[in-house]
Amino acid sequence: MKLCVIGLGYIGLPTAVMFANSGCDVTGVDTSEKVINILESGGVHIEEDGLNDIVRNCFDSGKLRVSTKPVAADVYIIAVPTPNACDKCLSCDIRMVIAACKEILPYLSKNNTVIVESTVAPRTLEDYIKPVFEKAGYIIGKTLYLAHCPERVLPGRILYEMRYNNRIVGGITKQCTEHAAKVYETFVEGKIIKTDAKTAEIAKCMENTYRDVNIALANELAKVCGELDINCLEAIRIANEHPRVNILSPGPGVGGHCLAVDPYFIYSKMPNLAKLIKTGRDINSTMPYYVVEKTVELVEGIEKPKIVAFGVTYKGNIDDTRESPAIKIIELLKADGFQVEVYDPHVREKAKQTPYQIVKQSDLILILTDHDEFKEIDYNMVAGLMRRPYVFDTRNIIEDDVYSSITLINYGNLFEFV
Ligand code: SAJ
Repeated sequence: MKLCVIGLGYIGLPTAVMFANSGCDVTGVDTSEKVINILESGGVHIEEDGLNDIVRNCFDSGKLRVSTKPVAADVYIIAVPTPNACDKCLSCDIRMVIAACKEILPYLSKNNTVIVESTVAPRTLEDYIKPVFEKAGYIIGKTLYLAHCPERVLPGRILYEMRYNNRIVGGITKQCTEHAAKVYETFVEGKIIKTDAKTAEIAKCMENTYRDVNIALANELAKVCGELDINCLEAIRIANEHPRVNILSPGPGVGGHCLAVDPYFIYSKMPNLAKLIKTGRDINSTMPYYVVEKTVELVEGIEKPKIVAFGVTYKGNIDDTRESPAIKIIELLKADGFQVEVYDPHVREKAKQTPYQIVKQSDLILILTDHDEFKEIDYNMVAGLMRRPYVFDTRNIIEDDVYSSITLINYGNLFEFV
């Protein structure tokens, strides 16, 4: 089977190598010459466990090639970004998907399968993608097979989850579903769940919306408990002892290219109905302002305070900074005139100093990302280097009572300090 994967980002590149590693002839396509150059010169432009080695193996075996232009293939997989559009409801911007579809048209032939992996709003394939191919003369389900097969992998575990997660395959017609399912049977060991395109689209958006709304609930609880002088972390731990309750963790807000983006794809389709989804988004996207407000109170009275932010990525142990609440918090603090130094061992330009160097003479460490490296720091040693050893741990990664030399503040005891 010959495959052409359009878009070599966090999903496209691992997808391309999974197929190449299973013996398919894969051409990975990216419009960025920089990406192609990095890959061709033996590197990988994203941080993901095990990815570098498997990319190299696929190049060495001759099963993977990369290019800035598509080639003729049996199957086309489109994995390009679908950001929020700049409209009132932040709808799904499918311009890159449409452009990719148009780009493959000259290479397409009868009986090819086209799979959109990019997350899209419900009804996108039916209403916007199908017409592109119909205009070119194809009959969907008869001369061309079109399906939506969203990915569900967790950054940091992509290669494992791509193989073992259950996979949704939603065709425009039943024939489309069957053709697309055959493609994934090449390497997927999870269940292949067959449905139609629009159900696949909304199911994928809803998975991330479900998580976003649940995180919003935890964040709201943190604020409520803060006002009522209640330790919310303990309240969550106790509530979660109930067999059917699982309250998630409050944090500095929600980032990434999924949870902070996809819920709007549903909301923008039905803004009058999708009220809970919008409220959840509002709670999570305003958490950085809450963190900034509390941080400002924590350094009140200190002349020219130095704040050190630990972490810029949107979550722990990855290098991805897309939609990161940490970045928003740092920007807001700097805009307020605060001196903020940033340390992140996963982001090269933020790792030039060691944590022990960067905290010197600082007044507050603000933990914004749950990297393992931050758990391994000796905070008693750090305390000796700071001007005032305060640590505001918005991720609750430092255990209470372990470090006697620091003043540890988290959502459990924040109300005692502000
Ligand atoms: N977060 C919290 N509190 C929590 C859990 C997470 O504040 O209790 C924050 C994280 O720090 C991060 C954000 O939420 O900023 C999102 O992180 P995540 O680990 O929940 O999810 P993503 O965005 O890395 O990946 C999600 C996953 N979806 C679900 O778990 C439903 C993944 O399976 C999807 O494939 C991915 O979105 C995607 O590509 O859509």
